[in-house]
Amino acid sequence: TILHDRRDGWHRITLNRPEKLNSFNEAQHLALRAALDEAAANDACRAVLLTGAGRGFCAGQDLGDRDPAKLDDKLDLGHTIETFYNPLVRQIRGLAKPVICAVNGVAAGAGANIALACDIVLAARSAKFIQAFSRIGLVPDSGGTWFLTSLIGEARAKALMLTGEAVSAEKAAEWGMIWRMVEDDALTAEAEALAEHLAKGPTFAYGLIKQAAQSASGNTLDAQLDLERDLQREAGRSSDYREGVSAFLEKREAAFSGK
Ligand code: LHQ
Repeated sequence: TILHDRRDGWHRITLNRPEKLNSFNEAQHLALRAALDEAAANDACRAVLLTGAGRGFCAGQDLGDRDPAKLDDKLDLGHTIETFYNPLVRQIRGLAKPVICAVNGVAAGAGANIALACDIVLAARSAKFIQAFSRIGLVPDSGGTWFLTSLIGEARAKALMLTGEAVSAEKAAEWGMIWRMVEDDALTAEAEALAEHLAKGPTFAYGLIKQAAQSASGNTLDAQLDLERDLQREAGRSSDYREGVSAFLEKREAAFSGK
C-alpha cells in the first residue's frame, strides 16, 4: 500500500494504491504511519518526500468498502478520524524534519488536507485539490478547515468547502495554498532536488522553525516573541550554528550535521 524508498539523507514515501487513486484503507494508514515513524526515528533521514503512485495523489478515504445499508445513526466516523486521520496529521506536523509533498495528481477529501499538512507543497500542473466532503454529505477533516482558512482566508475556504469545487494547482499556488506549481514532467526532479537540499540543511533548526511557524497562529505576538527567544536559545547551542558561522567567516559552504 505504500513504497518506502530510503535515499541518502532523505526518504521518499509513496502512497501506492493507484487503481483506487491511493485512497486510504486501514492498511495504507498503518503502513504510512510506520514509514513516518521510521523516518522520524532515523537520524540519517533528514527530510521526507510524500507523493502518490499513478495519476492521482490521494482520493481521501476509500469509500469502496462502505455498505450504504450500514450507514445509520449508530455509525461513528469520529472514531475513524480519531484513530487514523488525526494521528497522521499530528505526526506530519510534529515530525522534527521537513516534509515535502509532491502532489502528482488529484488530491481529494482527506487526501487534499494531508497534502496541506505537509511543510512544503509542490503540485504538478495537472493536479487539483478538491474538498470533496460536502459532495457526500460530510465535513472537511484532517485539519482542512484549519489549514484552508489560515492559508487562503475564510471567504475562499468556505466557498471551496461548501461547493466542493476543484482548485487547479495554478490557482492553489496563486492563492498561497501551496508553495509552487511545477510542470508535470518536472515534478519528480524538482521535489527530489528540494529533498536533497533540505537533507543537507540544519535539521535541528528546521525542526524548531516548524514548531515556531506552527505556533504563530495560536499565539499573541508577545507569546510568539517569547517562543522565538526560547527556540533561538536552543538553536544557538547547536553544532550546526557553530558550523554555519564558521563556514560564513571562512567563505565556504557549510557542512551541516543536522545536530
Ligand atoms: C476511489 C476513491 C475513493 C474508493 C476514486 N474510494 N475508490 C474520513 C473518515 C471516515 C469516513 C469518510 O471520510 C473521511 C475523509 C474523506 O476523505 S471523505 C472524502 C472521500 N473522498 C471522496 O469523496 C473522493 C471520491 N473520488 C472522487 O470524487 C473522484 O474519484 C476524483 C474527483 C478524486 C477523481 O475523479 P476521476 O479522475 O474522474 O477518477 P475516477 O472517479 O474515475 O476514479 C478512478 C478510480 O478510483 C475509480 O475506480 P474504477 O474501478 O471505477 O476505475 C474510482 O472508483 C476509484 N476511487 N476515489 N475515495
